[in-house]
Amino acid sequence: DAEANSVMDRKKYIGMNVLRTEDPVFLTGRAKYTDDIHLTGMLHCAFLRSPHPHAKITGIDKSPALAIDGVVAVITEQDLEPVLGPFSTTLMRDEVATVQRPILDSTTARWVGQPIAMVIADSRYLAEDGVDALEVDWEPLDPIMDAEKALEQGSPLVREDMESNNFAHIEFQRGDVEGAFKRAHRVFRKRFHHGRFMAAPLEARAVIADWDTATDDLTVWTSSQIPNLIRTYTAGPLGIAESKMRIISDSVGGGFGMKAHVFDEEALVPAASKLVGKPVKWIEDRYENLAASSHAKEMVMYLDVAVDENNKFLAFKGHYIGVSGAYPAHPWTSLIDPLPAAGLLPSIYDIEAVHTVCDAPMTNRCPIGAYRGVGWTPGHVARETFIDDIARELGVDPVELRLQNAIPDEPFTTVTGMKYDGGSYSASIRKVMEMIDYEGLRRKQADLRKEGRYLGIGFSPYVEPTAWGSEVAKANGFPAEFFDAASVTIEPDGSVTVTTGCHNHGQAHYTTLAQVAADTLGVPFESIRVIENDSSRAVYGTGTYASRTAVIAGGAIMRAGSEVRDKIVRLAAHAMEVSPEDVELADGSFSVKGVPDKTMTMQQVGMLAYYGGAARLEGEEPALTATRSYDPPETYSNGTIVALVEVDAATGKVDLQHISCCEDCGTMLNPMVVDGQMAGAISHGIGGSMYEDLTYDENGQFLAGSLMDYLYPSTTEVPDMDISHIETPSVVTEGGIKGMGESGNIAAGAACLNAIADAISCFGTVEITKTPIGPNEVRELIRNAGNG
Ligand code: MCN
Ligand code: SMO
Repeated sequence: DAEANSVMDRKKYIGMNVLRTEDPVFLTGRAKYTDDIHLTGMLHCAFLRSPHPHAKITGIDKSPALAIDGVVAVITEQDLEPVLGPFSTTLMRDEVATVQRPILDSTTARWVGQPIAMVIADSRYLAEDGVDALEVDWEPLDPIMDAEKALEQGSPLVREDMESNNFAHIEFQRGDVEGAFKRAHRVFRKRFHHGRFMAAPLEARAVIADWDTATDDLTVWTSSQIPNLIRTYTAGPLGIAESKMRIISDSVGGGFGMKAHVFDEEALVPAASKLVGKPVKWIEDRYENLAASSHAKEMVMYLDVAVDENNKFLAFKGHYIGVSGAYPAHPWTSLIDPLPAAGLLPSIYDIEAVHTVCDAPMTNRCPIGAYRGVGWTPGHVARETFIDDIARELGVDPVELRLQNAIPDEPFTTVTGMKYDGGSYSASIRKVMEMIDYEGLRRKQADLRKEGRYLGIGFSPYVEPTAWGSEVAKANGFPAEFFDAASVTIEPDGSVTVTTGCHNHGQAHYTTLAQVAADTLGVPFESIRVIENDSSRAVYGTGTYASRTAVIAGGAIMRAGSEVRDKIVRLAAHAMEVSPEDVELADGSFSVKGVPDKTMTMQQVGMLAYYGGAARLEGEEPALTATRSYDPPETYSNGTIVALVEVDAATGKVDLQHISCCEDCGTMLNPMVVDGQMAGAISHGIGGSMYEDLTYDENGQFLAGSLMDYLYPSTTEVPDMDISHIETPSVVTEGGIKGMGESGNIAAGAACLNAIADAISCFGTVEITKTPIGPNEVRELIRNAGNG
């Protein structure tokens, strides 16, 4: 695009490590989270949540709760009928069912943690007392926990109103798969059970709703990544015009994809406010967040690989069984993991044929939703651990096997139809080999084994599909268009306001997008103010998820900003009586080529645009603002993560010693921010592969309801990291930018697991088939290896 090209030609801030302007407020404890909002007359809410994985509810006696002084209301499904309609969740494709359900189901519990009733009271304490006082008649039913059994004909149903437990069955085939498997020299098969883990943000969910009884306007504060989608998706059920809704998600203490849903509570709290005629606040506690927000990434996978006599991969098959919850999370559904996993099966490998199957059986578990690396992580972990298994079986180096099978480092369309826009698929592997001195490390590993010390090296090259635009959304049947928008305004005093429909919750958009705006306009970075996170102050857009903001908001800013820039140059040229081609604009001041004494400031041009009257160029409208949107084509970043571990064979303890990484997200806006994103996401991948596990027992009881049961890695578990970069600009996006915010959580887990398997492979045949892998599992792998 010509506009973006000229921005890149004169870039000054893009590519610089500008310090994050959003940080001082957080570092000094002055950020305003939803719980910091206090409204006059505000009431508080607590939920009765099901302790049963599956039960009929034959009665709820509200009176003991209502008898408590300070309890204002108890709200069940019936009470909501006049103020709240159902959610209907599906994707726009034939193979997918539709689940329509009341947002508060007070008659059937289908998972531990499901909201059943709400108590509204003067304080949270009284609301909790009210919940405890409710008398509920539960009739427990058998839970359906085994996803593969849930798929069988005649299985009991999680939802008795559905014909089967399977939310969707989707098949895809390209190329001669059976021929490739017949021709193959060797074929390999793996079953992998990827565990459940979750974002577990420091700030759990939080909603305040203020339904103004005088004006019928609704203001909602919610800790969300998608304020505008909350508006669009709850307006219907709440029966209110979007124009009367304002959604504010100011400071958000970690989203990580969990907060990219439209949660039941985000409709229930507004409905409650309407019923009681007062503002209502709900702050989620840690148990609720762990049990009842959204879980992620649990999947059973069957993979087959056909390999020829030269160790060349011919074809892949993948069956992805998403272990879903009791209903599809709104609006992305439980296909959010299996469907993308199937699409990314080829990753960096050049294969001729592929066959994939996706299923999404419902079980009596918490719904499955988005979490950093959404769609990509489990499939990546299964494929990349499998490739290490295959390398060991074939007796070849796992890195060599990958390089031999890698696609060229240029634009490439995979057999599944993903249009990669160029990358460093092999170059990033080679760069990390250099960074860690791969040969030297292998020698060290061999030496240490003689001393009974088990060092392991694990590679994980990845592709991250990012910044999905509407084309990809439509191809998959997703329920929203994926454009986004930006408005760029030069104010009368020459300062600049930029707004986007994206959402800043840790990614440093206020810094990095200001870098883009400053270069686009030719003004100082300090003069830019970026606004997001409030549906009434920023342009409409779909929010931040899918590593989309740098590309989409960045591109929209380049477009809108270029329009404004053209106008100020025209106005300045007119005022200085020269032609626009002779005007130079840099650092917010205008000058004329070859005429040093002719200059104007941005403030002078601003005043001219707003209040210049007759002095303004004829035919120009007053004001300096433009709004543009950007709906990009497909773009994919890539890279390679390597983990180095030492395993204590006696105890199974894994010492994760180092992570090295080379990432490629095309043009970088701010390398320091990119490094921070890598480090954060890598920590998530470490957690998911080695520590975090949202387990249920066979009776459907939830076993990870506190941070004593659900282990995050912290600074003691996360090692030092070396992060390097290759910049292969996208050939299709504005400015060559690709997204990157999730890569670490896609790829780090497989690197750790491959390192663990590599460390103990001297004991015999080692095959990792599940996550997470803790000391017990490591011991078991050594025992089962044969020679341990
Ligand atoms: N960036 C850059 N150059 C690029 C690409 C990105 O400088 N070529 C910068 C961007 O300008 C932005 C950051 O890196 O400041 C991340 O950009 P991008 O990859 O576009 O991702 P988004 O901003 O859209 O953020 C979403 C992504 C997702 S999907 C999850 S999940 C996640 C993540 O961001 N959640 C996070 N990182 C997080 N970081 C924090 N602190 N908190 C979360 O909840
Ligand atoms: S899971 Mo990130 O919000 O796409």
